[in-house]
Amino acid sequence: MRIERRPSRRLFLTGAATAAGGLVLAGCDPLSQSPGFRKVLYTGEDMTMLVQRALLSPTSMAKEFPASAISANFKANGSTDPDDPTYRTLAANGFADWRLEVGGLVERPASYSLAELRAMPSRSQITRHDCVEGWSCIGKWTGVQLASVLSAAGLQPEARYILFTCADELEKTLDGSGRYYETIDLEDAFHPQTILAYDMNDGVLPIAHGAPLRVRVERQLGYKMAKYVMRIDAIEEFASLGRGRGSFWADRGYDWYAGI
Ligand SMILES: Nc1nc2c(c(=O)[nH]1)N[C@H]1C(S)=C(S)[C@@H](COP(=O)(O)O)O[C@H]1N2
Ligand SMILES: [Mo]
Repeated sequence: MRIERRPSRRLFLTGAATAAGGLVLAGCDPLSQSPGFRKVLYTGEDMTMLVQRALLSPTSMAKEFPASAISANFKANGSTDPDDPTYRTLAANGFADWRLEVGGLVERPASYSLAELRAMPSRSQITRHDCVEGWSCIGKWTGVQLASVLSAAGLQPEARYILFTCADELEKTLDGSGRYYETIDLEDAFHPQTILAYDMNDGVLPIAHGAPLRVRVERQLGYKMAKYVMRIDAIEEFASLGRGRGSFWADRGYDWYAGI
């Protein structure tokens, strides 16, 4: 059975207007490189997505916790201190010159400084972050809803996914194919809990956790929550990106849809 991965556009056009306002696999390790392992992943993926999308309504919310539940030590994972020269220069200056670029299949490409993002309406949420490696931490995230940024830009009719391009190369390669990137569909992009976070636990987002801006996609696993976001593009397909599976980790065997 094939599952249509593209959610109906109609669903979103209605959802977007209002929004403007099982199997745990061992983590990010070489096991995922074996061809057999990948085959199992891909056949399981569509079924997982089918079951979860059937059980969860598009607007179902991830659980939010009281402040007392915030983890004393939130583990940092994957890249924790990008060595990309452009990123280093921006970090050295407290990200004063950093800008989020918004482009691709949008009507009005835009560029935002951190101050401009902070001036937009914000959302805070205390949620549990589940890493595919088997650990969880609870943290408080504050940022701007992705829906606000996308609504300001205006999606073109062909847009089906949102691409996050990050500053870090998690795998060092000569051709740059090890750069971290993620894609989410429009259902998650316009979900109220999908935010571009600039604060964590009431302080400025630390570099280890993705400064100056990281995504929170609360109904999915940790690897979907791209850190060090430099640009956001609306795209029609992701087969032409990276190795064609839609994200750094999907290219290396993990599910593209990582719902929990
Ligand atoms: N740019 C980028 N984003 C990333 C990663 C990364 O290595 N680079 N790691 C992912 C993984 S596997 C997890 S679990 C979370 C870790 O977020 P944390 O460091 O805030 O715990 O970020 C995700 N986003
Ligand atoms: Mo993770």
